[in-house]
Amino acid sequence: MMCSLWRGSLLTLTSSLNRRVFQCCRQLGRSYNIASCMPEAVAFQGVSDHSGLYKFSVNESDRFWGAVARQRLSWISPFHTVQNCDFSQGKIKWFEGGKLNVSVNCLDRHVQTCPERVALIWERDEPGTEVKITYRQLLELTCRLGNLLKRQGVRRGDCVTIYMPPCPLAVASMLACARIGAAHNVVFAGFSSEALADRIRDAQSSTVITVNQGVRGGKVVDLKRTVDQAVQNCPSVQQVLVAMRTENTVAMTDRDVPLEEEMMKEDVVCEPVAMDSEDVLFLLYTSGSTGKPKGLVHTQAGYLLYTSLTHRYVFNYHDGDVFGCVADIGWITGHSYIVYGPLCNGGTTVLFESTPVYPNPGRYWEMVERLGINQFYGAPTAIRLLLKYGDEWVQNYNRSSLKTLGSVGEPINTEAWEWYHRVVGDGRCPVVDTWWQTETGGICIAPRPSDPEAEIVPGMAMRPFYGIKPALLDTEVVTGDGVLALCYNQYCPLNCATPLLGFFFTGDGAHRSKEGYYQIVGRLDDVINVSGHRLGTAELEDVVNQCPGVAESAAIGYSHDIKGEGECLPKTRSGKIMRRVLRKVVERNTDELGDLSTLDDPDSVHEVISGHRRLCGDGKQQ
Ligand code: 6R9
Repeated sequence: MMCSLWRGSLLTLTSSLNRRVFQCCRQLGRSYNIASCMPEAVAFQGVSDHSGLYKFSVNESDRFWGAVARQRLSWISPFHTVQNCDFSQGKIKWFEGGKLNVSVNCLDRHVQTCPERVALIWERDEPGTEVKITYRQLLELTCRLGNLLKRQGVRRGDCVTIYMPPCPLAVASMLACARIGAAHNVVFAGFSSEALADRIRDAQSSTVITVNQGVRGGKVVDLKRTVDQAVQNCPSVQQVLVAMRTENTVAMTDRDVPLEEEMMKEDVVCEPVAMDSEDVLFLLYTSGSTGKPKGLVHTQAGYLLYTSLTHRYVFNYHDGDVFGCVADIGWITGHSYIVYGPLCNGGTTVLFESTPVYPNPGRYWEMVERLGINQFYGAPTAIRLLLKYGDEWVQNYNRSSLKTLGSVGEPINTEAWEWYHRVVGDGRCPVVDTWWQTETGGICIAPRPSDPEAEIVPGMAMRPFYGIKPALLDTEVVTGDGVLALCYNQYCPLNCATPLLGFFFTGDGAHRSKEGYYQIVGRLDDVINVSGHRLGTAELEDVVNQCPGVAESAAIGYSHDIKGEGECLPKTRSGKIMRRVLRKVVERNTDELGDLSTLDDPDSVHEVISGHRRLCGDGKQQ
């Protein structure tokens, strides 16, 4: 059986991991001073280094977050209470009494200081056709769109559904909602009309914003047609604003509004609405790797502060850097680290429209060279895919601009981590494996920030961010099992959705090393139990992935390892392996595969089912 077979190697791997520690950070010099990193820290008594700052952030949480919020956000009126939270009652309130506008924080204040700085680099599908949008231009687009939305009857408190690929008008749409006090509900522009209709109905949107067609990997996709089908079953929808991504005309109905044409009639000034800290900023669905996708809500001040602070410190982002997060804006990673975090910091952020292999597997690195990207943030699934194509695709391009490499979405296996570090980063860029969730809205555990020379262990998220105090609960408390569950028992300005026994329960399992570093071992519902030994999927996959010829693997309970080419594994559109589907296949419960609406390639399920049949025969479970 797979699990007992692998246990020996697993233990060996874990201990060798701990020895192979990378020191991959440049020293700041002998005069390292915490206040030079975070100016607010001057006022925090007794804080002289990173670990002091972290301790202060959890022990003196009110003072920490109060100072940071006053320093980093522009308030229309100040808050009177930093936090008012009680997990046991599900009450989480931050910066009560405060009023602000998120779009002002992301745009107007930067237009005042540096109007011609590039806010967005739209990296369009075809390499070499990028479009740059300055802060001044983005504010104008946002204001025109805000005015158009108001003209179309959108009011404070309404929720607008956005079904668009990454493009400047999608960002302007999000910010226009924030400007006029409406919430947005971005739906990944690859979802079916049924999935889109579900999300429109949930949000009760009267307005949908879309494009005529999308372009990705050289293919044209009729997004407007998908919207047309979806809105047939959405009585709330009164109008669909249609932007033109391609020059091809699409059939327009009475309900449809040509977006560019109508917004050009609007004024470039749009008065920002003063929003309460805890008013809703957006709705967003999870990617559905662990069950039916659920809709979550994030609010204004805490979310903006937390994403901007993590963007600044986890990635060591500085003014003038070009930040390249290659996620889609339809996921939380896109919301937090393409749009809100970078723009709140006055950063330059890349909007990537293409795929990692279009027109060839060198795309990311050719883009890094052409745009001079300083921080690159991607997903393990793409790293594993590119690793398979070999080093030359990377080495063909100049990557000397890179300073930090980030990973998000799944555990990054050691092989992929080392390739990312050694080949992509030439061994000189810290790799930050960032652990977080749609629920948290921002990065919770990552190797940085830390003291400048602090170690980074491959494939380990390691250190909790300021204000985060993870707790590893023996899940006996939770499920009657004996695994550790990752929870928080410290409040920070996050939207923590499911309070449980006074904790926020994440659903993930983790180990803590004697140094206090965290290693995520995978989802608890995926953890494999062999003769009472509990093994995380990440640990098993880490070993399997080291076998030559295995590009990717998914470990699931029930005795057989499903190996094979990456294309065969069922994955969500955000690139996460849907282990729950694999489990049903090996359990032969293929009638109960559950919600597959977020699956990237439904054919992969058929391939796995027939592969499993070939392997095991049609007979009984082995
Ligand atoms: C940001 C995002 C959340 C789930 C999370 C966990 C997994 C994300 C990870 C990771 C190990 C990492 N996950 N980052 N697991 N190491 N660095 O992905 O949000 O789509 O809501 O998924 O993804 O299982 O609970 P979301």
